[in-house]
Amino acid sequence: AALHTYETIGVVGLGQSGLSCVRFLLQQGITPRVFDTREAPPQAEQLKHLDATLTLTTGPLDIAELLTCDVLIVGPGLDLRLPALQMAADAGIPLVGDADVFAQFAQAPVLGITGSNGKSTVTQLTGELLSAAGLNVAVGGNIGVPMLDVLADDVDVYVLELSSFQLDLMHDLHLHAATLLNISDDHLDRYNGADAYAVSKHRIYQQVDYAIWNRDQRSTAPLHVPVAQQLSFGTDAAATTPGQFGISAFPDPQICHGATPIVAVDDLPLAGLHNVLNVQAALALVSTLNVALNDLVPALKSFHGLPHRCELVAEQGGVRWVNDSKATNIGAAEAAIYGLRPLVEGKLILIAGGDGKGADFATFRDALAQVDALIVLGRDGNRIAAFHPHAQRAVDLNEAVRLAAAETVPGSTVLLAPACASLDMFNSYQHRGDVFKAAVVEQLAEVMHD
Ligand code: UMA
Ligand code: ADP
Repeated sequence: AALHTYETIGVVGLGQSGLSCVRFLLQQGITPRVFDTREAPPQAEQLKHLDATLTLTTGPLDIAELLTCDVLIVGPGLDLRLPALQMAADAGIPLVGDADVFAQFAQAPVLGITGSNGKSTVTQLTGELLSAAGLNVAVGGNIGVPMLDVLADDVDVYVLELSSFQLDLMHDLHLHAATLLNISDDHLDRYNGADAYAVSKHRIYQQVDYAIWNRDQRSTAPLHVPVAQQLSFGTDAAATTPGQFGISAFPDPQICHGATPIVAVDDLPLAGLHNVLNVQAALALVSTLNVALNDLVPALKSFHGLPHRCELVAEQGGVRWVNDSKATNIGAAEAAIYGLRPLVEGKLILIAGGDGKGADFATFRDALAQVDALIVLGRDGNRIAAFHPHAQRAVDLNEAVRLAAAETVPGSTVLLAPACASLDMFNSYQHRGDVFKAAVVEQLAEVMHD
């Protein structure tokens, strides 16, 4: 229902999204009640600056207080299985996310991107391709900018990265095109099993004009979208049906739209087969807006990817140091290991570990077999070490870098791909990546001195 029809609106969770919701509601002349389960949420100070009269209730959620609201706008970081939220839902109070608020105000078409891995890369690339085509694009969502912060009247198209947590709370947002890039185990601490997580991901297809899925992983195919509204991509040849994406045969594979070649895989700065899929997904999204794809080749050739995703930090003495701090689950770390392994002539040395979010690391065993030396850290480091014959344990990332350096021979690559969240030791995956980069710089400077 429209925001103004509710008498009392509650915002639960004062993170980035919560704060952006409060700011947006105030602009609409609505003063919400704000809740956060933490005793001292980090954004409390900023909230005061927005409006000193706002009430912020902190600490464990109290059902009686929640029942004073007619709708709850819930942050993606809150577990919907919390008893107080369940009771509120049972009492008939709608639990919604920022996407449903966004849906009421967005005037331009919206493209949505989800998947266990590759979301930010595809979101950013799609934005850059649409800009190159001359459109005024707004990019937001899980990529790091709350979607309500990018709402504007002069936007031609929105590109939103949507996490499973945001999809769980999304009921009303119509997407012009949506893609589910891939599904691998993640966030099992927040879902009752892998199936529940996959169901969440499929919510992206609930209201779409075009559904874009991955032929390499049939579980990404929509279940209720008519075939005429489906596009797909994959590492096989593009299906003969017009509009599908694929790659032509080796030795000089091209990314193709139907039978038409668009760009040679070797001309893409992004390494790894997973990025060939990411590029196709972005092209498929853009194609639904009738943009001429062949004009986008320069933009494709200049896209070097985002920081913390298989980012080359340094190359010295024939050793490459790669920061893939964004590999926060096993699937992402596997993509990095399999993507880099063919390029490494010396040893592949992996630094992994952190908060495993309930994952079963037995499934990481085959990828770990590709790794010559393993250094683990963090809360679940030992659970990874159990699947490698030569694992060493470090107390922190600085020590991990020193241990890795001692393992190198010319031609080696040291890869930080933790397969875990960072929050047991760092503020964020960016923080972890920055600490790694600084440690590498320090390590290499010491070597220069010796
Ligand atoms: N928290 C509490 N109590 C509360 C509210 C939050 O303990 O009452 C904790 C959460 O458990 C979480 C943290 O605070 O650890 C942040 O939660 P939040 O809901 O306030 O999150 P935001 O700051 O609004 O950030 C969210 C996304 N974060 C999550 O979903 C955890 C950001 O994605 C996103 O960029 C932002 O909205 C804007 O849309 C980050 C992320 O880690 C990058 N996403 C996960 C991922 O990619 O794996 C899903
Ligand atoms: P997300 O936003 O979904 O976390 P990113 O684009 O930030 O995804 O990439 C995170 C990591 O996931 C990358 O560093 C890479 O190791 C891995 N990755 C990227 N794209 C894919 C893909 N299509 N399939 C599997 N792994 C991928």
